[in-house]
Amino acid sequence: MIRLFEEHQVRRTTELSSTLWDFSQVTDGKNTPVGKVTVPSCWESYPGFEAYRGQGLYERNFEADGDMRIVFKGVSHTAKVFVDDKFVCEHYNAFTQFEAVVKNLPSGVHKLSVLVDNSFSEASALHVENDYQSYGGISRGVMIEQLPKHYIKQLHFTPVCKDDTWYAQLELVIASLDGKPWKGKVSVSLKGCDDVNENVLYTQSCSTGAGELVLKSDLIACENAKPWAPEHPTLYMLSAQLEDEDGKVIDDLTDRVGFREVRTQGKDILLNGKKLQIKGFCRHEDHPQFGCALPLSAIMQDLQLARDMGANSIRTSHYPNDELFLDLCDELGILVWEENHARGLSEEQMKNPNFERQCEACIREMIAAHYNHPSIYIWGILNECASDTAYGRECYKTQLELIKSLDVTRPRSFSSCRFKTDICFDLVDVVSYNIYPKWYHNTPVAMYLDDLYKWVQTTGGAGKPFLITEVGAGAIYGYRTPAKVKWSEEYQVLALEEQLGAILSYKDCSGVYIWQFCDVRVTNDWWNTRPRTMNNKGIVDEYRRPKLSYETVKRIFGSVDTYRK
Ligand code: ADA
Repeated sequence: MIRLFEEHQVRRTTELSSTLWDFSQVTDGKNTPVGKVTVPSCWESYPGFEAYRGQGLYERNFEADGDMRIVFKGVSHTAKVFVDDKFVCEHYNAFTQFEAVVKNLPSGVHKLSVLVDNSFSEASALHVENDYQSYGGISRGVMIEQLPKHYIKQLHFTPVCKDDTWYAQLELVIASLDGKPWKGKVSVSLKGCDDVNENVLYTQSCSTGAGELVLKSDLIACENAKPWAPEHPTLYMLSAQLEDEDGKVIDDLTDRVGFREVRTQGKDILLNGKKLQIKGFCRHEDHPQFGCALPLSAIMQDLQLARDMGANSIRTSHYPNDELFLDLCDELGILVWEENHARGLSEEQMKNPNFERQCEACIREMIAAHYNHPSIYIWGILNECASDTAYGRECYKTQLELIKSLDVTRPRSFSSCRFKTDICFDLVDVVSYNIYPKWYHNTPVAMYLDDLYKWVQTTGGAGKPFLITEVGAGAIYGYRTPAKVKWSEEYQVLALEEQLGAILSYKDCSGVYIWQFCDVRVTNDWWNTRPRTMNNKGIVDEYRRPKLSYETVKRIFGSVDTYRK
């Protein structure tokens, strides 16, 4: 499963995930067959590969006839794709989808080979030794499609509210595989997920030449549209069809959308005009059984636990998440802070010759694929990177401007840890800080928060919405002591009570993300500050067993509304 709904009724598709592939370990170019494995999966879940860092080869046959598009929702962390042993494409980054288009395949059986690499080297500027694991494998779904010579490559939906009426603005990209002049028509319809009939929003005759055809609609009134919001996450199916000159439907593409608007106003983040109060968790895609390849049921369990604790938002720390996660958040009404892939990179690491190119690709792929998700209310970048240096500032500026060029509808932010030294707050729409009073330092939280907020008012972040995007404390699951010392579950309760109490009562703060939802595996060289070589600040442990602080968070989040007065 790669989405919670079918994206195509006309285009022939076959899901290559949820099937067995042949896996081989690859060492110095030599393949050693290991056996059959499922995809998606991480090789850390295969016996003997629990700590393997290197290359692996995934292979399977597939039926094809003509022009084929293979969509990979995520391969961790570098993929080289071959069809019938011929190189097709390469992709870096575990957390964004990519495609391999192969033309004119003769009808019959063909071989798909994916060489996967999760090693660390200068070639990898974003996957580095870090306070989270970079797993190995085809970690998200794979779909193969048979393409017509002209097909719908992208369908973006922008909801706009004017004078209490909802409008839709559409942007489509029609791609051509043969570069020959072509005439046809595209139509787009909208159907409520619970409705039977659909309304045609847009029809446009179109003719393409060699390149891609981009179609942008005007604002289209959708008088009866109901808004998407956490308390009523109303969704609609948006379906595009492509007809040839004879009126034959040759291609289609369906997505799921919601009518909601996000904007900032003074110190507030407004969702459909109402002031948001974020109470959320930072969540890694991490699991002791699945690595980063969590199946739908495991993702759903995480969201059920987060909602049980009263959370209304998840921060995808520190990378774009699986689209299944976003589909669930759309349907459950959970707000999402989605961010590009980076965690705590120094200025030196940001000067890796691959850094800017790899960040740009991640941003473009993240927004192209996830633009339509109503649950995403904000884009983040570069968690705790060098936003206190001139060079770092240039990177933040470039990436924030790129986001704006791709999506003018959502606010932009980044999570800083540069205490009173950050020089980038003029570049964002929302100022966000990660703070750890009561953990890394024992400063009283209210005093620390007020001191930090007042300093922000002397910077380019003055008067902007302010979020605490990380706060928390470590606790080893099962470590209980009346001494209530650090690493005990009792201490985590004490720390969170003071942290959440101070932050959620601070009138100029729009909310908080707890670091973090669950304990996660970290890379080996973090062992000396990470007992069990895990980040133990979860409110549940890696097996989703609740710590004492679960009930604390539930009580505190339960006393706070999603909207501020
Ligand atoms: C930082 C970082 C997180 C995690 C956290 C911690 O804020 O953004 O990824 O490493 O610190 O546990 O200390």
